[in-house]
Amino acid sequence: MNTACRSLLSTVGRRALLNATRVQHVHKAAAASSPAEPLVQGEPNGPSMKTVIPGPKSIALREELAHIQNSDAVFFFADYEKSIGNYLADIDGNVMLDTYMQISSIPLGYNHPDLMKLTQSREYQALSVNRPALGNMPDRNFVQRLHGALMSIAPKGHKHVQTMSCGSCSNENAYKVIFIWYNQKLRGGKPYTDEDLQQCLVNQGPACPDLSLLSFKGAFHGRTLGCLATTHTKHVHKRDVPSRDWPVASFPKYKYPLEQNVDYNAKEDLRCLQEVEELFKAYKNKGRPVAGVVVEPIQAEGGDVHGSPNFFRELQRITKKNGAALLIDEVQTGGGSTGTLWAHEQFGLESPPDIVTFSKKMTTGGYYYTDEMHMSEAYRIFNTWLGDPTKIMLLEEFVKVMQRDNLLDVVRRTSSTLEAGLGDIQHQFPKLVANSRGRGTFRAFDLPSMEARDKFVNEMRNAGVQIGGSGPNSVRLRPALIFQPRHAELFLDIMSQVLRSKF
Ligand code: PSZ
Repeated sequence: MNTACRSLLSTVGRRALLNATRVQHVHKAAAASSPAEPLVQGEPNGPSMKTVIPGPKSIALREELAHIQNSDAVFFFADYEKSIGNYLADIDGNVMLDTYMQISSIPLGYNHPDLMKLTQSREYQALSVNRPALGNMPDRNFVQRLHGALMSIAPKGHKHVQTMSCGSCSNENAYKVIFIWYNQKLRGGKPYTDEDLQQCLVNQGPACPDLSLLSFKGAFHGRTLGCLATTHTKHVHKRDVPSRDWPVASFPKYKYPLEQNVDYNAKEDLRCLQEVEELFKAYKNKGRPVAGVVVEPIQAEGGDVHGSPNFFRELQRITKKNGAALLIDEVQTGGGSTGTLWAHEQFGLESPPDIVTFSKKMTTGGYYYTDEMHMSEAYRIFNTWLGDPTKIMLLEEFVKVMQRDNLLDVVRRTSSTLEAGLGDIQHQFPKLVANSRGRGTFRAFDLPSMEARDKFVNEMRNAGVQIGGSGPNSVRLRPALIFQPRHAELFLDIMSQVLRSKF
């Protein structure tokens, strides 16, 4: 074991090194609220590191994988059988506190006992082995399961849902729903001629209308071709792939702390909203009208960039005024980590967004949609599996556990610990950490540069904390909903130690 890792193993030793004020502060917040026990039994008390990351076994396996496919993005190989709760094990015997949870998915942590039990049922096994084509032959419990899982937690005002397999697949199909809805509205019920229908088979004519979707700079909505035209985070996603001339507006970039920059930030909202209005006009004049607006409640891959509730309310108003649909992409924000099941519920929108897409923590992909977006014809939106009923079963169980264990309350309490603790760390390390921000445990902060951020993420991993980077220089936390104040304290302790000893 390397000495740097060994020195980080003792929580007691670590705490002794900490600034007393911060420790008192964090402990006070946590003592008032945190249950003494972890929510998932069998979790270790902290990380235990045997090697630097990646360890020798991971390096060897990564080289083997490289003969089959590109493995440059592989950090290490995990041992999912040994992982538990908030702790992820790797094949070199390291156990890390996971604040990132498979890119913001895995709502109940690893090997949650209630989910493991569910997989033993005959129903789960039959649906897993005999994966149904849900659009043609759903199983006998499918309708009941949709009620128990997806409809029971639908965003306010939504009573329709379509399942899909992943986030990109959900957005891609939701985009199609918007185009179909918009174009049918434009045509006012006028039927296509036989010639139109023949032409559309080769991508021509009025049945292939020239429409667009408006998205925002810094947005991420997936990497498939349609989604990619609305994704604007990194050129590595986009270079060499043909795309579309669709409008891209600025997303607000606020100054923090928010309370000290109210005027500046309000002007920022206005600037971006004016751009949206102008783009609606410009694309209409170009003959490529905007059928819909797609937006994340918090730009996640883009670096945790937040828009104000007022920005979203005004955006909805402009979208409606222009006869377009509003799609809120909750792939990363949905499922509870922002403190509410759906982040957009915190914006006080005048009416439900037309479409809300989800995946990640929701276990299954899919989208909720309003009455207006309903398809009146079979096979307009379709594919082989249309999702996976075993994932809906897991979601149903997740919903039960979330309610039983008051997990949204846990998120809110952990959020207070994190907010206070990161605020203190910002004070202690003003040259290193800035712009702490977030809703719930969906939090981020900035380091001075991409190099410093990458070093921080690596050092944290070697110190036993799995954490994510995003945007040019941000670090993001995306823990499971079972990440309690006790885990937050441990994270804050390790972070302080890493900043002190490695920078
Ligand atoms: O690099 C990548 O492909 C990544 S890393 C994280 C994501 C993708 N997030 C996926 C994502 C998202 O955050 C939002 C807001 N919308 C859509 C997607 C696409 O979801 P998947 O990856 O399931 O296709």
